Amino acid sequence: MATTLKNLSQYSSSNIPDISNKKFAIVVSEWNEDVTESLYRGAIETLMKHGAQKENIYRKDVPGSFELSLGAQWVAEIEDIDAVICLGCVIQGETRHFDFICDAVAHGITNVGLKYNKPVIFGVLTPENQKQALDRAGGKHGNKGDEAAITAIKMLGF
Ligand code: DLZ
Repeated sequence: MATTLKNLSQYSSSNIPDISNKKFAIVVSEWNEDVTESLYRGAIETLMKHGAQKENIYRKDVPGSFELSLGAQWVAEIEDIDAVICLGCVIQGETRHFDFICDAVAHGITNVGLKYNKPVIFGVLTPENQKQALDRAGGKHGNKGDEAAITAIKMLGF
């Protein structure tokens, strides 16, 4: 991915690039499926609202958020893919499982982006309970899937 440098007169943080020919891969965790499906719907609606073509949006499912990193790597290594969006929901439990999964997926996703030099977006909710998750998956706090899509679009214009 070639980096375009802008000088100050061209710069606006609200610039939305033309994404009509861009290809997106969305990696979706099956754990807490009702939440991740809402995140997914939010992400595709936002991509299409900003000009992405339906046929340029691909989906890859993985069993849980821990597997998002490898799923992201599988799609990021496809040359045609311009940006990857990872969607998951890890709900805090009583054990340290939560910390291990969140840590692993945050580092894993970061590394995939750096390895393939492409935007790989962290759209993973880490709520205390399912209500907090649903509030952020199309509920009263918006939809983190929309935000993840906007971040991917913005990164393609930077
Ligand atoms: C095992 C597990 C647990 C307890 N909780 C969640 C969760 O809240 N969200 C999620 O996405 N995945 C969870 N998983 C599954 C792990 O992500 C992973 O799939 C398994 O540990 C197998 O590697």
